Amino acid sequence: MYRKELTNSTPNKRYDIIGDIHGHADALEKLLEKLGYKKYQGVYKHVTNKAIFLGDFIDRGPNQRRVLDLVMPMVNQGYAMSVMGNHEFNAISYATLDQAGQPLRKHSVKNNKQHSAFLEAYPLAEERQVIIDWFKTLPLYIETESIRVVHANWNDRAIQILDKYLDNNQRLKDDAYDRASAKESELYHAVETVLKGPEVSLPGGVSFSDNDGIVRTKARVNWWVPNESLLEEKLQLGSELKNAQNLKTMALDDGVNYDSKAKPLFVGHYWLKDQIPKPLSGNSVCVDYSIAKSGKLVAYQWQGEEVLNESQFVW
Ligand SMILES: [Mn+2]
Repeated sequence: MYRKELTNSTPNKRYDIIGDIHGHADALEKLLEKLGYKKYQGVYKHVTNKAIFLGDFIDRGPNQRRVLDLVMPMVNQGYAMSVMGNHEFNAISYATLDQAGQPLRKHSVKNNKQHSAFLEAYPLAEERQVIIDWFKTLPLYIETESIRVVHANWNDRAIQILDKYLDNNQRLKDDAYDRASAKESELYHAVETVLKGPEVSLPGGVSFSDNDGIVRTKARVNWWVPNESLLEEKLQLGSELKNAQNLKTMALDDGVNYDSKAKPLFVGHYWLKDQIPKPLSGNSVCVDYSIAKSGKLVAYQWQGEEVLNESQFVW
């Protein structure tokens, strides 16, 4: 559906690309109105523009049901598109049983806590299932003639693997969720890479403590930073770095770099904190500015430009 629609679209189609909402319905309504969307028969619509959501509608925030009541009809009626976020993927896995009857995502104390506001927003199992089924209709990525949209990271290799398990609308096939939760599978790693961003193993002896004091031997990669930049800029290393001198031996492969000549790419996910939003690079933008951690809900108004531009942000 998405591909077809986009192929037929006019070259000057304008997209309003909206970051992770996490249950903040008031901020969403304010932003849509600022972007010129008008509520008509209960659904926000725009005469010339189409909204693209980055996923992560749920968890954390106060109005998850209201967010979905706003977003779902926009998508279902063609006024918006959306990719899947890691929180929707987790919600599906939490609600789906494997062949042995166990949930694909464990109902552990930590997972229950992270998901509790969603479960409270939809106390009835039947109602919850309707939402889960809708989450399953979200594509893992959107690629048009001119732009790419994915929740956290575009990686050619991961996308190639995903394609084996996706239908023609880039939706994960029903029977692939099982494998997508199996940590040894290629699909699991591809989903992690695309929905949560790439990580690399650090060289022997190198480790650091994260915010929770947990010792890490893998680091998140700022894929938008060129590989030839300093490793301190390329990797998210946290405090108390041990044996930093061993990092000098580390080589990064092309998979953790977004080609500066590739199509403009839009992501969410990264909880950015800057006061004034700006592109990650000339051809990549993150629109997640931490609405659920006292930040703001941000959109990028794309009007056909190949070089992404600070002045196109709205919040
Ligand atoms: Mn996310």
